[in-house]
Amino acid sequence: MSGDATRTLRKGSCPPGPVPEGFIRLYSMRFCPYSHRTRLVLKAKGIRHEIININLRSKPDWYYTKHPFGQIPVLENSQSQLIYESVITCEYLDDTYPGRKLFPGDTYERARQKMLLELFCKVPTLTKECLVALRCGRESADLKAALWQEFSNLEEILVYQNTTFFGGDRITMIDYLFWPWFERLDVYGIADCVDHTPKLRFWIASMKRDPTVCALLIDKQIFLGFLNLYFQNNPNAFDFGLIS
Ligand SMILES: N[C@@H](CCC(=O)N[C@@H](CS)C(=O)NCC(=O)O)C(=O)O
Repeated sequence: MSGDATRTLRKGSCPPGPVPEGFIRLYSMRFCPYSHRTRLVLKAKGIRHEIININLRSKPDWYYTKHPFGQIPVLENSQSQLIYESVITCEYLDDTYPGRKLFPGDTYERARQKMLLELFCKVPTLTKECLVALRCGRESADLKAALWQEFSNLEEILVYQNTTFFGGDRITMIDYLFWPWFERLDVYGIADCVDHTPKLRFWIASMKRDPTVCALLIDKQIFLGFLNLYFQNNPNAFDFGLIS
């Protein structure tokens, strides 16, 4: 059971039944970077799960019983417990399921990853603002300069640590938490924002060799098709590229 490539549920749809024993459910959307974080952790840890995609332009009324503001991602387990906020969903999965631990066991190292996450906090908004400015033909130079600065800060961390990944020489949670925004740079039309950061570019290349990252890479043409419809406010955007 997985359902990653299934059509979104819209307003008027029936709520799904209880989550089967032995599975966890993710409410998601194929192009959402926050849900991408959770999907990376589900995949990296080999957790049996099902995915229900939600149409964010035509949300089912019942979805507000899963998240107070109707946001994704949300996890639901077979005891009907709900977990939301992408970072919290990832930590929950890492703590609850056996197998490869993604957050370090060492409490200082875990705290350090959370501090890095704080340093990253402007990146999601800035990348989205750059995308909107470019798509709507607005001035984007200041936004791109701000993003450039954020990436310089991340570059400095990699230079200082002298490691390939943000948690050391192998991929850990912090890399998966950052990755979705870097995967989108090209399709958002802002890949030149890492032109000045060689260590960050090497990290991107190394991430693209990770089997978990590879398994969830989004086809560029499909992503562009989604963005075109999304910026026309078309609710079919969220199902773009799926065979009906
Ligand atoms: N802080 C949240 C942000 C999640 C978020 O913004 N999700 C977007 C989709 S990418 C969403 O649900 N948008 C629909 C809405 O806000 O109505 C997290 O980390 O999970």
